[in-house]
Order: sequence, then structure tokens, then C-alpha cells
Amino acid sequence: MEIDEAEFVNQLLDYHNILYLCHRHADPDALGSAFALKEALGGTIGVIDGCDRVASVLAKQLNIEFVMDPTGEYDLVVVVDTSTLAQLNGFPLKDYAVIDHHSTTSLNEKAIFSLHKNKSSTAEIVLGVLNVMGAPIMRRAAFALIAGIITDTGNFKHATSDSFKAVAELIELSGIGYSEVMDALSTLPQDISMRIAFLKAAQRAVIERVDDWVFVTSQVSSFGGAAASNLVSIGADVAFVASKEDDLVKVSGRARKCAINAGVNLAKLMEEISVKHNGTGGGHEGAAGMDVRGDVDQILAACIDDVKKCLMKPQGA
Ligand SMILES: [Mn+2]
Repeated sequence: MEIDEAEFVNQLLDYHNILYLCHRHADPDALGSAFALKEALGGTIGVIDGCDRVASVLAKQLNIEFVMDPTGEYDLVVVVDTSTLAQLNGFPLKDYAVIDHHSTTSLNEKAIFSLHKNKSSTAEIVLGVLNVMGAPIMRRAAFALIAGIITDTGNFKHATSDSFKAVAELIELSGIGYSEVMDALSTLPQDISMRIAFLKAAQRAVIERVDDWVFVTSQVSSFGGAAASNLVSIGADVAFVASKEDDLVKVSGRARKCAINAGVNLAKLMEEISVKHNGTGGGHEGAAGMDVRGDVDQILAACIDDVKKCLMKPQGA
């Protein structure tokens, strides 16, 4: 049964032990929406298979408590920001309601009631719910909803006038500074040693350009994988970052999609090079690692040589 915001509140008031269930790898829209509903109406937040990176930062910063892969007894499950059952990893849904903004609505059919709007985020729908309740918009809930709107609209790239209105209203009601939320959503890690590893990886970068390809190697003492990703995000097509641990050399490689499409397969590359250097390696096409033994510079040079061979192969060979 499709209902509106006022009826949604009415219905929820009949239940005393509600689980707000987010889709797997909950994003800020799911977690923020669940949190704002929980703050206003009571209940528990459930998350399937953890939160994504940004939602984890948000949960930590706002002290949002949630139950991982909930199994307890609840008299109603409100499925939040989720359009298909698959996103719940087989969670046994019995009596449930839905609040969601996705265009596919297969979960709605069997729901006791559902609140569905074509908005760019579930957070905007939740704001409507809080408004009909006349519930005060508390700082943490507003923060979480703004974060949900920003991330679900791709930093407002897909925003509608409603998304801007909702954020403006949330800022006005809560007194939150927009830049505070932006800081929390920054792709920069909060961990200072990780940020230093990024800076050192950039400082020590050895950059090689071949045609329009940019290859980068570097060395850090820890966070090699994240540092290699960061080198790709600031301009490398392929980056390898090595860390020495006693006599072991750990190498992390990352490649842009265009390099993968042009034939780079870091999993295969790491596997082959690791065999030659007394170690093991593997991973994915665009992100791989190996633990090997030998001279760091030679190993990094071997990685770059292999990438060149993949990219410089004559077409069709
Ligand atoms: Mn969403």
C-alpha cells in the first residue's frame, strides 16, 4: 500500500520495536535516512555487510550506532533506500515497510506500506516525514541527511531544485555549516599517517611519460595501496608503490580504467613478476599487490616494463 508522509508517521507510531534496515554497504543516504527516522521515532538501525567508506566516516563522526547484520526480533522492519531484495543479502523479511526513492520498486508489492517518491535521495523524503511530524530537526540528524543528499546527487551533479531546497532548509533549521559536512565527506582520509604517506608517495614519485601514458612509481613505509590509488587519482595512469618490510618488498599497483581497457592487467602482471622474485602476488585488473624479495628499484622497474609491454603491443597482436 502506497501512502504519504503523514500516513507513514501514523503507521510507524503503531509499532514499538522498529528496525530501520539499510541496503548492504550502506551509503550516507541510507544510513543518514535511517538515523534521522530513528532519532525522531525510536528504533534500531540495521546494516547489512557494513557501511561504505563515506558512511563509515559519518557514523564515526556523528556517533551513529547500528547493528551489523541484525538477527533480533522486531515488530516492523522499515527497509530504507533499498530497491531490490538482492541488496539485503537474503535478509528474511516478514512484516516490513519501505521508504525509498529508486525507480524500481519490487520490494513495495509485499510491503505492509511504502512511502515512495521520485526524489534524488531518500534523505529528502525523510525530511518531508520529519516536517509533517513537526519534529525538531536536531543537529546530527540534519548533518546525516545533508550528507545523504550530497552523496546521492553526486555532489549536486544530479540534483533537482528539491534537493537544493532540502539542504537549504536543513542548514537553516539546524545551524550546521555546509563546509562542516563537506569536510566530513572529503575523500582525504582522516588518518594523519595515511595523509603523510600520500604526500611522501607524491614527493618521491618517479614519473615516466610514454606517448600519452603516465607511469608512476614510489616508495612509502606504509599505506602503499592507498598511496598508489591516490597517485592514480592525481594523474597517473598506472602507479606502483613499494614498501620494505625486513627483507620483504610489498608492492601495490593501481591502474586507471583506460589503462585496463588498453590491456593492462595488474593481477596477471603481479602474479608473473612475483614468481620471478620469490614471492606471491595477484588481485584484480586495476588493483593488485605482491610480496616479493629483491632490490626495490629493480622490482619497480620490472613492473613498469611489463605495463609498457602490455600497452605498446601493436594493435591486434
Ligand atoms: Mn539513495
